[in-house]
Amino acid sequence: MRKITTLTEGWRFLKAAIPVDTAMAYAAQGEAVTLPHTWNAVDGQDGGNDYHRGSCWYVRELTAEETAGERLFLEFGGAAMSCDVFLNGEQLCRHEGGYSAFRVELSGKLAEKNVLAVCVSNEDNTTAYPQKADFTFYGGLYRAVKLIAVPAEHFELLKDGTPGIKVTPVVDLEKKTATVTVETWHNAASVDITVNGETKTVERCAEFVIENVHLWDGVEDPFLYTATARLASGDEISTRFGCRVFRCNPEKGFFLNGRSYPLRGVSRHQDLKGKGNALSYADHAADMAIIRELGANTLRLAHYQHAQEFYDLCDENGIVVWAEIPYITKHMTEGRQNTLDQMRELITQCYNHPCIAVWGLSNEITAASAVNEELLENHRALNELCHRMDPTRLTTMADVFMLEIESPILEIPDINSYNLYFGWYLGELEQTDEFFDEYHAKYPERVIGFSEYGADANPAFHSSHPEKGDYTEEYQALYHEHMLRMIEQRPYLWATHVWNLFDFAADGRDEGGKHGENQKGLVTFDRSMRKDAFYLYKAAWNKTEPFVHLCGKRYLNRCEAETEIKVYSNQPEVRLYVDDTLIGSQSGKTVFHFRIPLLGEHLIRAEAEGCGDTMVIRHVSKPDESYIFNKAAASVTNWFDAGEIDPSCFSINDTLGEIRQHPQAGAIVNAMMAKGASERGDVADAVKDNPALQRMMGRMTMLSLLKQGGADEESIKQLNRVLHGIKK
Ligand code: GCB
Repeated sequence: MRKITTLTEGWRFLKAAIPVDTAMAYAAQGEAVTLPHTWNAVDGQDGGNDYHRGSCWYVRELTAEETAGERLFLEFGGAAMSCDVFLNGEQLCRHEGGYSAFRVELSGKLAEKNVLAVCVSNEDNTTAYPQKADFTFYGGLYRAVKLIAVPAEHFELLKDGTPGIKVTPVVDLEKKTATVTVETWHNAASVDITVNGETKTVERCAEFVIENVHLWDGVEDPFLYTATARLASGDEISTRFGCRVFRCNPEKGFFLNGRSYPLRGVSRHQDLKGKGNALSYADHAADMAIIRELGANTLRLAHYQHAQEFYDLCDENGIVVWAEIPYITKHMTEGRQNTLDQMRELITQCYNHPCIAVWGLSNEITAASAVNEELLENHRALNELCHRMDPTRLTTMADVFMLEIESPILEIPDINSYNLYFGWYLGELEQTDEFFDEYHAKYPERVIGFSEYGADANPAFHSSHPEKGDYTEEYQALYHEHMLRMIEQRPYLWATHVWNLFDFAADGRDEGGKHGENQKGLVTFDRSMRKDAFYLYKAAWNKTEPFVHLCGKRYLNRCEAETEIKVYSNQPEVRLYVDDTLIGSQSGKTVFHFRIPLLGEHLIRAEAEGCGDTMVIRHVSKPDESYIFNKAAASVTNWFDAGEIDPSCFSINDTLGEIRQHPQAGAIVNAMMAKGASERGDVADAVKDNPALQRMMGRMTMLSLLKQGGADEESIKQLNRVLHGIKK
């Protein structure tokens, strides 16, 4: 019999980098906390990039009784980021990497009264990832800590946090069978392994054939089998598994069980407003309910190993998962071993989850590091490790937009993916389409996906003329409408993942009216509000719940005489009522546009087959200032929208590429950009030396380049005046 006790209560927390003896001596003065716990739940989410990064202590008494012949272990579900475990002052282990589980043995070390002291640190260092990334590196014992008692003969617990059992189902779709290999690790003479009602007694491994196999078939039918292993001593473990076949085709994208199954979904971070990363099972389950409502069939679990209970939820809900380690943004020469350790732990601990389709080697690793032999070697080593440990799954990588598509690093993983933010950070929306078209034409034999895309939106901000950088809910919706169309027209994209399903903490951010948040979520950080863009994807992906959604509910006060009413629905026909009068009906797909005169306050109602939605909007005489985030930029746009530009002359509405073709106009902008470059130093050099970036900038209008560079209204007008003096 295996006895598992979760150590939730009784912990004292000391926010101090002190020696173990001092921590034990002053434990009683520490704050009483329960697990899961992070010390950055507040300061990691409020901006300023000033959250506590250091060593802290968790101390508690341990009165575990050691029965003769039993072995005792402690399991840490996640200790961020590094952890030193002490029992009665003696160090038992050190673990580096904040997102994978590990165990340590206590047997033979327990006295009558014991003190367990755990030092956890999220201090910066040069050996363990992540160190540089756009999210808060919460510190703490933010997943469960368990005491596990097993008989002398038991399944392996120590090696890389192993579950002790590994199940490999190989499906023959034609014969409708699965050959299931079950391997176990233990210190007994033999083991009884049971799969699908059949038990085999073997030394370590057994093979089973399941006839008429019930497939794990994505969101529609995620059927799970269970494999159980039992030793004569009574130690028993079990794991669920699923029988499915994944495959990717460079032309047709992803296939599940032999049929085309385009992976369309979102990314998720493990964190929540007010709680940090210390989530309860109910929090995880609530997130999964939102994912199911959205109708996504895939998740990228970024940028690190997520909780086991969340991979379980993905198994149960048929969500195909991209799992990865936090090898991110910047390669560290001394971090090689840590990448391999984290990958080994990820695969060991997650191998049995049927939901996982690919292992992600790294994310935007060339954003702050050069593609050199050291970086390539680290990726090759990771790739080989994945293939050696798991020949059944593909490897992938999330590439940063400025990584040249010809780069040799793209040849390392089995399949690739790009994170592209054209239409948000830089460039125009359409450049995304061009990017993929170029890639696909140049490398038709390669599998490519879209691992991140998104735009920040604060649901307080609104506009009838949304544009890049305004943080409005309306621009985010427009951005995603474009991307949704772009994706639907490119079935070769093996997977696409919106960045991000939820707003999340990035304490270094301060923008869009919020401190410490990345607001690219389709849903707010506290999960209380679904932004309009959420319903766009719901309309496209959710096939089961008929619904209709009126956009712009929070855009109550509008000052135009005629306004647009936009409706998202998964139904083919939508009717619109204004003040209970039917004003129109439209057939279409996903997005429906109506225009209505705005006279006073109106009750708007949209209806489709079996569903409806209502909102109130009203006419006001002056723009509601509270809807505008960037007031200075808004005035520049309005001025240039006013049509004061003569198209036969150059202006800031022309692209950099067009302007550069003219000797005089080109010389002016080149001189201006050289001046800016010398002021910016390094970054500018990176731009100059990067042909992909150069090409991309060539396609951007001078106005958007200037706004992106933070130019003020006066200098924009000044350059426009100069350009306007030059005939095309
Ligand atoms: C990225 C990163 C992600 C960031 C995101 C953003 O490419 O992979 O961690 O949060 O961009 O919002 O800028």
